[in-house]
Amino acid sequence: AAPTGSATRAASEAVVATARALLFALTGAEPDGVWSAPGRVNLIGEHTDYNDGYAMPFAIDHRTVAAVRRREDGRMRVASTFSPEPVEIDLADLSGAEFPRDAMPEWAAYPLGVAWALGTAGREGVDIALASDVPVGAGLSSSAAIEGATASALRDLWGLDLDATALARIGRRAENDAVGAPTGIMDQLASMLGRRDAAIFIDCRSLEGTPVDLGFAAAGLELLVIDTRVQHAHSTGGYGDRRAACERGAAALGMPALRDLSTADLDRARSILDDVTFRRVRHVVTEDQRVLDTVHVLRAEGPLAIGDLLVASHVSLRDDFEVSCPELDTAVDAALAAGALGARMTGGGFGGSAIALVAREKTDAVADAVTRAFADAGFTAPAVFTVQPSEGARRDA
Ligand code: GAF
Repeated sequence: AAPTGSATRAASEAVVATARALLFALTGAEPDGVWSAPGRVNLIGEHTDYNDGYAMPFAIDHRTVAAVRRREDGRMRVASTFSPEPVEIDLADLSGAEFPRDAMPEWAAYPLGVAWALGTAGREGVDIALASDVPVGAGLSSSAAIEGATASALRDLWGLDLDATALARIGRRAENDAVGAPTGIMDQLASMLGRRDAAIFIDCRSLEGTPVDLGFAAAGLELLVIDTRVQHAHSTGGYGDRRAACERGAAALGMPALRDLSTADLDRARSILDDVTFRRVRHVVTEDQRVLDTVHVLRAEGPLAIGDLLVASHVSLRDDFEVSCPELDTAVDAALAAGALGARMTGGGFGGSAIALVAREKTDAVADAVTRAFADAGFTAPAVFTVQPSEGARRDA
């Protein structure tokens, strides 16, 4: 278990320094500005966003930093700590209806996809250097962090009148149509709208985001992330299948989206749908209700009382939505057995991370118990660390 408080802030200063140094190596000059955006943990509300439902993520104290400098030749160059080779393109080549995905490595499609989604006709060229301490492939939305930092920088440099929600939509468009991952908008909204010590209650239909105080520290709690080291990718396989099943279920029930069903509709759903589609639907409908319940419980009783909702979310994702995996289940079971108040997988699943809500004095014991359980099961050792609910995208310099 580690970094908290001041140690964490120092780490993000190190990321800023890395991005600046990378830009200097690329251009021989200092940036015109520095922007950053965080990764996220989803507290609850999983696989609900693309069903127009509710989610409740928070931004974390791991960020992607974009150091940016204008250039006068209408070209855009991106460099990053993800890859040794910068990628350069004429902005005119990003002005078509189709994003030229095949012309670049996958990581570059995130920042260049944002430029494409913003529209590049007549824009000034830029050099962007990206550095990050958001773990990649850990289910903590390193991609939304890249999108948020890039979109914020280009909005300011190009003088665009777009608010945080509009930039989140741009990020989603980059992810869906440039990278080719059929994700919802939760991650981008979390990264744009994050607040210190709060989660963002998101209505994924209206895209309205309302901060809800978490009060973890005041209640003596810490939020542990357990990165299983099982890499996931939403551009392949299971994620798209789940999304399609939800759309099939909503259509069979004559609804625009699963958001329009309540738990009272589940008997009817069971009588119409095949077993698998029914269970996918039941997950989403009950998960929406768990988000609403979590908001209510947080406001009425505080964070000590939300543990059972987190566990119920995990069980539903494991048994009905079937997006967990042995490593995530082991993380959750071991954390709960060692005294966590609640635990669940977070993010899309098929690997990535679990979270555990833990009384501060038990943090080390829970982290140790999870690490031991992974060793006993013969899994790769997990990375276990605490995160703080943090501010969303911002200009740093
Ligand atoms: C991934 C997606 F990117 C989100 O949009 C969301 O659907 C999530 O999986 C599941 O809740 O993080």
